[in-house]
Amino acid sequence: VFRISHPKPDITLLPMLGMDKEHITHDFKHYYSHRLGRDEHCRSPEYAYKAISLAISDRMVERWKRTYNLQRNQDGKNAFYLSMEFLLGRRLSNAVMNLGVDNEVAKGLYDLGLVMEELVDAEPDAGLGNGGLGRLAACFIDSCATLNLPVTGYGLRYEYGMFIQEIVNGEQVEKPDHWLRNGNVWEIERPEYITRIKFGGRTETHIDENGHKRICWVDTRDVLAMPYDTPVPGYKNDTVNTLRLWKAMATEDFNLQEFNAGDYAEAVAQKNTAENITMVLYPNDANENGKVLRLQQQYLLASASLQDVLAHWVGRHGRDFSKFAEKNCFQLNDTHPSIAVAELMRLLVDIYGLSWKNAWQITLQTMAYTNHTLLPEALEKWSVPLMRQLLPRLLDIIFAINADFMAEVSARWPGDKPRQARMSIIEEGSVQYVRMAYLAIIGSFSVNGVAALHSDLLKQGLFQDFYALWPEKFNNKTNGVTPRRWLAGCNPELAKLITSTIGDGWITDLSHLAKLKPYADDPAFRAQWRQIKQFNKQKLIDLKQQELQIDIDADAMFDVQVKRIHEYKRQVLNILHVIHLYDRIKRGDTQNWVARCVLIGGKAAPGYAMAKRIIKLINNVANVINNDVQVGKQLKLAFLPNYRASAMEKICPGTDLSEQISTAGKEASGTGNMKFMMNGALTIGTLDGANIEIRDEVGAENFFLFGLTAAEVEATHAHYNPRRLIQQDSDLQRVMHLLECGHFNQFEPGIFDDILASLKSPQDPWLTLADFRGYIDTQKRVEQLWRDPEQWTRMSILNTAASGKFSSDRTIAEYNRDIWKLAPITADS
Ligand code: HBZ
Repeated sequence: VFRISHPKPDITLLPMLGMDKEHITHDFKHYYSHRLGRDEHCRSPEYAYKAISLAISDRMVERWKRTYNLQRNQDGKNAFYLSMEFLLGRRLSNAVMNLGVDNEVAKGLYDLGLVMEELVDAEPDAGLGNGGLGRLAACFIDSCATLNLPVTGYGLRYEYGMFIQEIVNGEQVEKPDHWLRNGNVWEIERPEYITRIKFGGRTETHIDENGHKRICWVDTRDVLAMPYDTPVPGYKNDTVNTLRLWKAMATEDFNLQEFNAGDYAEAVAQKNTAENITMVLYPNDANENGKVLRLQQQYLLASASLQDVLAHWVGRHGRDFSKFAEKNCFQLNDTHPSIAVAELMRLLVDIYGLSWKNAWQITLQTMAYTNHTLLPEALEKWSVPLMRQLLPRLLDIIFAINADFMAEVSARWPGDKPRQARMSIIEEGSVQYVRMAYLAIIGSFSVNGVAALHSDLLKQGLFQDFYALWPEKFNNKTNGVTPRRWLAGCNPELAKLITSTIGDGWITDLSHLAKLKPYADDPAFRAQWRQIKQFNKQKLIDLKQQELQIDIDADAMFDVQVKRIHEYKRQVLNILHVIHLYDRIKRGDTQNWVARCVLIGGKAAPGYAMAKRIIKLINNVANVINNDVQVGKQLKLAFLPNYRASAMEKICPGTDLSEQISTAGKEASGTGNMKFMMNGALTIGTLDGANIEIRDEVGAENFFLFGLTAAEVEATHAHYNPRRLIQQDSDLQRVMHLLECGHFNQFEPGIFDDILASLKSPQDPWLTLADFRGYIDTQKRVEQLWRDPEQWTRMSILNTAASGKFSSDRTIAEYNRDIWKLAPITADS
């Protein structure tokens, strides 16, 4: 290790950089010409984006170091958010807003002949996540920084993020997303904190000099984890927290044997196998396929992050862990990082020499687990043989944890063997499996769901045995989204109107939006509100018209469903409604017609054939409808390719109707529903996830509810008869006929057979046809309201006014109050 020899070298810190237009544009020019080597002949917005980002990053880094030192001096409790995904999206616009320099920057650039929006659009999304779970992690770290909470995010620095979706002949084609190709100005490499991760090998028992048994994990194939820090700015509070992402690297002595044997090139080439670990994000949002590489990713995240925290602890306190649990908390974002339970045990027992009992107490007092799904196919299980091969020491520890736990279960329910089998971490069978959710529950002091209904269903269903054992562990934390990105940033026109009406307190306390309520009855305010929605719709048209090649009318109702494509989210139900509208137009049933533009977007997991087929169906139906002159502007349908965070920032301000139509009991929470509501969309939805709480907040009269309840869904399965539903409903009959006769796939016979078969199956888990009639009738009520623009606008205002609860600031305040119990970082402590 090389160190500067002088005890206190005179590296005096520079004064803080100027936050005014002149200083920022000066630095912008400096970076543009000196660092990037460009001049006025360069016409690519990318370099201007980079130069301004470097200038902004400098200002963030100053505050980041200061926050770190304050936090260190304060020496309070810290929390760590462990997540395989942080779907950050774009960083520049968020950074300038949170630093409070958005106007200065826009003006400065304008004076130079540059348009801020163009530079913002030059930034690639950091798409390090699949969907809701990953974006939630990004909203959470924004809220933690805004609330001055000492929370560090730990994740993986995937070389390739979520794939780019192209549509070719109506079908999804995946293109790799090499988001780091042009560099990443927002990260700082931290080689001083590299950690070593073990894989493979075997365990040996040694007796140490004191006669104690010590387990050694030997003959391992090691990999290094290199941390990259991304500063996370709070909103105008000078707090800048850390998101630390790990990149896998080969060790220097990697394959030294081959090197010694003279096969130098081969040895170096094999570095790849190590570096592959963080090469790509797995694009599955609901299914686990048991791939070794995925388990390697999970373990690398858990081990590197825990080693990092423990090394920091030992650096300050030595090997005294008596206060560790008081001062640290780990929040597990789903089961993906839950191997951390066993890894913390390993580090405390094998490396730091604590007793098993002591280590278990610490683990149980520091780990907290958040569940994001009720779908059984999404619950992670790793086969015991695979785990034995890759992580032999961790498997031993898991079996030991399970043995203790089984003793606890049999003490509580003597002789109840079926219950023991049900609750065991190990699923028995021809192959044994490790149930990661059970490991997470058993090793945590807190288990939470992400909306009230979801948390209740966890207690009654999936985790009922554990709830019976430890009711006090279970709690709810209804999701939220950051109002900085999802209202102030993405909808500046509406933000301005809100601020001029009720002040700007809403940006950090979204409950202030309730003050808008009386204005719903003010015709002048409604006119302004409507005008802004119209402006945002036009902006969306201008953006999409070219690409989609359809003629969209800003007066049409913009009816939007954007989210991952999954059968439970029922994009197919939406399509059945669109076909029904088309059928009405063709039959001339168009009295009092309401023009609609239906927009659907989302990615399908590459291995999910049915989801891919649904994308094809949407595109084929769109083709028929959009090219029918008789339909014209009365109805348009478009599939929005490559839906992602930055796309949502443009879509939600221009949306009139938000489609939240999942089968009740299947969507854990939803967060898109909250973004739309904040931006004044009305919701048509089922009693599922956070929809229930959205409706509670805004009032039943301001929400378009339809469909079976979660309890009715469960009861219906036994006697579900979709064929009878078709017989009894002439509208549904005609829709099914159009699909079955091949009207939308004239030259591609049979391609929608699987979709149709599943709709008509008494075993259809999603009960799509059961909700058809309710959905169609409710859409009619939506149209009735649309015909009265004053009433529609009134309801739109009331929705925004009632959205205060759905700020992630509220969610994080609850996590902190009930789980983390951190003191905010203060400048004067
Ligand atoms: O998490 C989503 C839920 O479906 C949604 O209802 C909820 O609002 C959101 C935040 O709590 N779940 C996901 O997005 N899940 C994943 O993306 C996922 C990723 C990798 C996996 C499994 C699931 O292996």
